[in-house]
Amino acid sequence: MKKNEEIATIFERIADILELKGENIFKVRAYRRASEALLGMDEDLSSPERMEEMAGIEGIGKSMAGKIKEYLETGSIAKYKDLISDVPETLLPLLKIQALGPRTIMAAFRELGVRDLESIEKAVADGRLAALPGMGEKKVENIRMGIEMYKTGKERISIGLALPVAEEMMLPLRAVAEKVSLAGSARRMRETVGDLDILATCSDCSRAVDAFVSHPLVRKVNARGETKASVIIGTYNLQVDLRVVAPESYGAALLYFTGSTAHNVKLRGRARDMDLKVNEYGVFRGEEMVAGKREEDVYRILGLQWIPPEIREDRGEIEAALAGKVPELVRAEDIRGDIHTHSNYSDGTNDIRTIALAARDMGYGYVGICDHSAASRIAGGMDEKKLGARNEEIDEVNREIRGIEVLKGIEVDILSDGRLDYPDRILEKLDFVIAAIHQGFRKDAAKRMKSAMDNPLVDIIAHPTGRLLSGRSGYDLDIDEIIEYAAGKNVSLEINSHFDRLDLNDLNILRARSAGARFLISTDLHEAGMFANIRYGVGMARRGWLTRKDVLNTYEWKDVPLRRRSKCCR
Ligand code: DGT
Ligand code: CA
Ligand code: CA
Repeated sequence: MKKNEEIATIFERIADILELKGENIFKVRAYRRASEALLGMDEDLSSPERMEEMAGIEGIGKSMAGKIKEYLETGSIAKYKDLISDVPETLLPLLKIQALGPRTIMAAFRELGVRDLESIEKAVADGRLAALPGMGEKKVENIRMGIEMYKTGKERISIGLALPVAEEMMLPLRAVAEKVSLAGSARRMRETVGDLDILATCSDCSRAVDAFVSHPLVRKVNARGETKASVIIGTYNLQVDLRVVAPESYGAALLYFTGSTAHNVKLRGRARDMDLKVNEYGVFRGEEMVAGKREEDVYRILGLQWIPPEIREDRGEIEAALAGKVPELVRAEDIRGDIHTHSNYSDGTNDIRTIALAARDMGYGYVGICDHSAASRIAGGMDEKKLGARNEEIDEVNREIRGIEVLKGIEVDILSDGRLDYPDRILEKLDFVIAAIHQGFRKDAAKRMKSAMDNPLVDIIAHPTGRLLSGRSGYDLDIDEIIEYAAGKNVSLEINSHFDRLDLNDLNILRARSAGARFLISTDLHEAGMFANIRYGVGMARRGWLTRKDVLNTYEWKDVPLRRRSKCCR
């Protein structure tokens, strides 16, 4: 987690506790505002020296800046430690439940020993809450409904967070089941998932279910049968569903539980037209089962090519499969290099050598170091002198290390007037230029982005919408207008793999693809260990029906169709 997010979380908790304690509402708001300001900042607060600039940021005053500094220097905030010592942390999420105010929560805590969601549910169910002074049946009924809504309205989480957890949940199953697979939206690589779905074959089904529900991450078992189970795990409070099926039904079940529902409905319609019936057990002609063991078999009997999970959204894939025209989607193995990475010359953790070696371990032929320009001060943006030193170090690393080419790039800020943060004379000397807006999201964003693209030295636009899955809505612009402009100028658009960005996302990629745009898939990593995150960007690209040739970094570096190398559109 970025420091900003860590501190924002603590501020949010301080606000919650102050609210529980009935403290001055202005004090509560000050913490919430500071928390939002931190989350709205694009740059990582990596060191205490940058603190001087903090107090000037809207929403963060002197006292909040002091607490941020304290956290950066000591790793904790004394005020928080103090507060949390007499209110359990597990009580704080209860504030999000409708009809359950801070006063009731504190009364339930002090009088009934309520400490978390589970114990408040119990106190509601057995009438203890209703017996508290000032409560009554009606009020408690509202609270009960509020709890239900809170439980079902759980937020969706990024595929970038969910997938590693899914893999962890599948581990013990692999020891007892012949085949284990992810299903549902996570297999389709949707940008967010509501819950995780896992499918396994079984000969001894109860063993598989046992292995699943006794996974160390499981916090609560919601349902458990002979061939299925549903649990809540401690990580992100995620629900994970397991289904176990006989091997001869595995393909049909995988197809069914992968979805999407819209895709399934359309398939079943097609089956009906052919006098077949498709369900999670197989494909049937009358009583006879004619397919089911493998997904391919199910599609084949319906006269269709196999369809990759990422495009099973009823967006034309069934028609394409019928015509034998399912595109060969770009694969993670096709990626030849990653050119949006941050070293310790700006806000990354590692030196250039370490990044180069990690890229080589990925099997890449090249890696681009793409630090921030000077205007991103909080992200340690480089002045000209520092950029020069960095470029020299890249030359040095290239002389030393074989088997990987290190490239000189920049993530140059698009300033508030649309100019770039460096003059052409500097940009010309680099191998590639990625431009991005990091400040002033609401100020002429479209105009500024277009004016940046008017400079022929700009090859790529980073995270083109600026949205964050955690809540920030992004730049104030019409993305279609930017897509058109980029396609016309041969500027590529980034598919940023960071779990909170996934920007562009699948729908935007589909539109950009129709407009004839080209794409860069990158990690935007700040730690050398993060190269493998490229899979989330690849997932987005596949959901956007992209093939290898649409993606810049599937080419060897010398062949990458960079804008500055193209003859047209300058
Ligand atoms: P999510 O969890 O909201 O991110 O989305 P999914 O797609 O994973 O949905 P989920 O977990 O409710 O169900 C997993 C798959 O099971 C879903 O993609 C398709 C299949 N499925 C679930 N309910 C139905 C249904 O009522 N009809 C059909 N045809 N398929 C269903
Ligand atoms: Ca699901
Ligand atoms: Ca599910």
